[in-house]
Amino acid sequence: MDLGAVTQRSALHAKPSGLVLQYGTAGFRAHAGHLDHIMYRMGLLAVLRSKQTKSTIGVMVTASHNPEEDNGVKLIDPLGEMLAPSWEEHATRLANAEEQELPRELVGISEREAVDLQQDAFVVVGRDTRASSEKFSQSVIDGVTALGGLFHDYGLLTTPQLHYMVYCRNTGGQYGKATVEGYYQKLSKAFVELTKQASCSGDEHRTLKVDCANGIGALKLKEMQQYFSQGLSVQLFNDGTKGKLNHLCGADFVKSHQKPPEGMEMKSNERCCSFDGDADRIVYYYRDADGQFHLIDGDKIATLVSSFLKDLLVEIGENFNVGVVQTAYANGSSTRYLQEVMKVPVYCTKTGVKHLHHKAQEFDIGVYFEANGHGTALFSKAVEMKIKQLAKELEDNKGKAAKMLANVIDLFNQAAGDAISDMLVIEAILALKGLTAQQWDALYRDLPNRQLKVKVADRRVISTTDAERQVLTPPGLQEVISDLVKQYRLSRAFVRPSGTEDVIRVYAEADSQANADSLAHEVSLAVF
Ligand code: NG1
Ligand code: ZN
Repeated sequence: MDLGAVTQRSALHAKPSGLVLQYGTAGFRAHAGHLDHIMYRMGLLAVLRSKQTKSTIGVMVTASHNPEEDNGVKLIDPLGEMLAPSWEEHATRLANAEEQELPRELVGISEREAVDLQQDAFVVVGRDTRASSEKFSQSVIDGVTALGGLFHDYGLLTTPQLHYMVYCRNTGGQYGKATVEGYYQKLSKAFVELTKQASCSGDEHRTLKVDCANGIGALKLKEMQQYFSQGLSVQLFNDGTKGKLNHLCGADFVKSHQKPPEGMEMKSNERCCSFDGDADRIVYYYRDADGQFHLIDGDKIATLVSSFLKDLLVEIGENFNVGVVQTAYANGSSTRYLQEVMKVPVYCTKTGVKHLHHKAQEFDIGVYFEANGHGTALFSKAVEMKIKQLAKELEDNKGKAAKMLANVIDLFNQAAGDAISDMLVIEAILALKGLTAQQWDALYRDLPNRQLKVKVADRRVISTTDAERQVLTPPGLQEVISDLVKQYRLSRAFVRPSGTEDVIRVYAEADSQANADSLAHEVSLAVF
């Protein structure tokens, strides 16, 4: 390890002394003014992780749905997954080492993780459209090359596209070609094949309005559009040409305010969706004939997807185990519907897609979505092989179902939740089933709910258990919350420290919006 080169270059990306940041659920996120040293150091860390795993590692520069002034960075592990927890700790330690301690930290991590320093390293880099992202991806590359690593800079990409690239590169091209073109082709081919079978839903051409949060999703969807235009035409709004990233638009805005984004005309019963700033989340919505807004969130996406998959399996005559993974934020009605009506086992994990992703990998077919619209469906290798075999062998309706399922497997991003991929899956399912957004929405009725943020001096005073549904500390708080919950019908409430913002999040649901609001308010007072 040429520590001289590392130190010399580090001076160009010097850490503001005393600044402490943490690798959270979505990597590092902060105001862009605080991040240059983090970018350089994550380039260094990616080289060590690449040497240790003898694989390509990804580094994505983005702060997703945060304001334009923020930025962030996260590492992507060999199978396109989030970074392993022990390395998250190394990331935090490396980020917070003062300049003179940096070489010692690097040596320490290499020793603890038994990194073979002679091994080659390869790192792929992607970035979103933020003004600070281009310079930051150069800082990452500076880190990579300071430690002698090789790299490929993909430039502008959605987060899930970079996950896809890493997965492709580490599976010998079996999953797909590790190019943007390869991504477009793989997904579009599966989508067009699928929707060809939807002739029964009439010949009217399908259109969808997409709010792109003024982010990278707009650029990529524009490029990709021509590949799937036979099956769907998309109308893009908030495409970044006028508005500000994530400002009054995007999936996070729509979900948390439960209202439509600015910058998009919505006529009654038009199907609309929103991506977030790095296009890994998607929510749907529409206005009914009375002009009322209806949100179709990640929970309803999970329900649509798992019911479609179950129907196909029944048709094919295969009995794979299908599971749905949610978090505490899943609407109580969705959990009840999945368990009681659809008879699908439902599991709850801690917030953060890495937890859901890992749980979903335990099933033959694992569908996971956070209520905010971040998710995908995972298929075990054995299931994928079996289905693709059956798609060749079976005939008639069984054969048709097996072919559909084979295409659905190809259409879902197996590395990460992906707004573009999810959008195409949803559009294909709606077309195949001949469903309107209203009919989809009517599967069950969401319980009214409210999310609040509470600023506290130190959010770490609250710790939780039972997939964040129960408070452990401070003592007594859980009892207060439980007592408040008992005063409402169909109610539930929990609090947890956010992993991405310096706040405590409060969630409540109840039989009416007024009651959900009031329960959330009372719980937030108890947190103070
Ligand atoms: P935090 O800030 O830990 O609540 C938020 C989202 C997560 C996840 C991460 C990463 C909610 C309530 N929380 O986490 O689901 O998406 O950001 O982006 O939506
Ligand atoms: Zn995102």
